[in-house]
Amino acid sequence: MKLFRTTQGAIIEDAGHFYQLSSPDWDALINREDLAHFLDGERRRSTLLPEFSLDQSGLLAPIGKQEVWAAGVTYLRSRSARMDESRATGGDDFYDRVYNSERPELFFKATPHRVVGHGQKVKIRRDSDWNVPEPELTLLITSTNKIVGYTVGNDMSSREIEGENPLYLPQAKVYDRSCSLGPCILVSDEPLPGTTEIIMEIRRGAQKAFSDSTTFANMKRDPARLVDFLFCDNSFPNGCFLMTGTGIIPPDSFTLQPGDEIRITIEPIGTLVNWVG
Ligand code: DO4
Ligand code: MG
Repeated sequence: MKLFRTTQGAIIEDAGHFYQLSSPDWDALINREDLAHFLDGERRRSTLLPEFSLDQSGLLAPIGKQEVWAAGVTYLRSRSARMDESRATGGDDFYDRVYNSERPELFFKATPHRVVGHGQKVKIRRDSDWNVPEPELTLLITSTNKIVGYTVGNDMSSREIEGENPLYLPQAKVYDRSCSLGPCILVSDEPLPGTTEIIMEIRRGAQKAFSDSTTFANMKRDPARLVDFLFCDNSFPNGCFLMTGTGIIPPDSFTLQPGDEIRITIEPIGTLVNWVG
């Protein structure tokens, strides 16, 4: 079942039908441990929307008061790209070590006001000439440490700043509109299978500037273990989102330009579309 946040409130999509939820408090709703079960009951009680267009619904990013965190270097492709970009400055060894360590790389990514949703503009930093999107399967976790849903995430990153010195990571990663989440939350108590495909396409005008795909099976870490590390002596009163790292990085010659369209698809969640602006 999919859960959308819109200017008209929360909407459930089930088997192609849309239902309006009465629940007015988004933060209380998505922090429910029994979210899947609760929505199942709500769907039966809610009114079917006879006509509903997501494009005209005032779709919002599916975030309220939650923090967004991110895991890094969880795919081999991320390890090798970071090693390449930081070799000249001597930072490459850190990425190799974190890829092989028991403790994962976890970093703070965004407060809600830095997050945009489907159809909105993401930003590239004005002090960086080498910028990429990172398509990441993103977990929704309750305050009680339970994964209750999944969304599509874009961890916008400056490779120039990150490559200059690993200590610059927060500046490479955290800035206004540096994170996109959406278009909805796939609510499920079941882990997503390893065959889940993550596809990214970048369009520049009428041309395809880049495309690639990977599967969740290529991720080295167990999502539940990432959550255990994140919640170690760390509380999230409204729950949180955790991006699970990128397995797709464009070639070093590629950098985003204003106007580029970034399309990230993870079925069965959907496609998250953003423009650079
Ligand atoms: O350590 C740098 C960032 C890693 C990251 O964002 C990723 O692997 O997705
Ligand atoms: Mg990332």
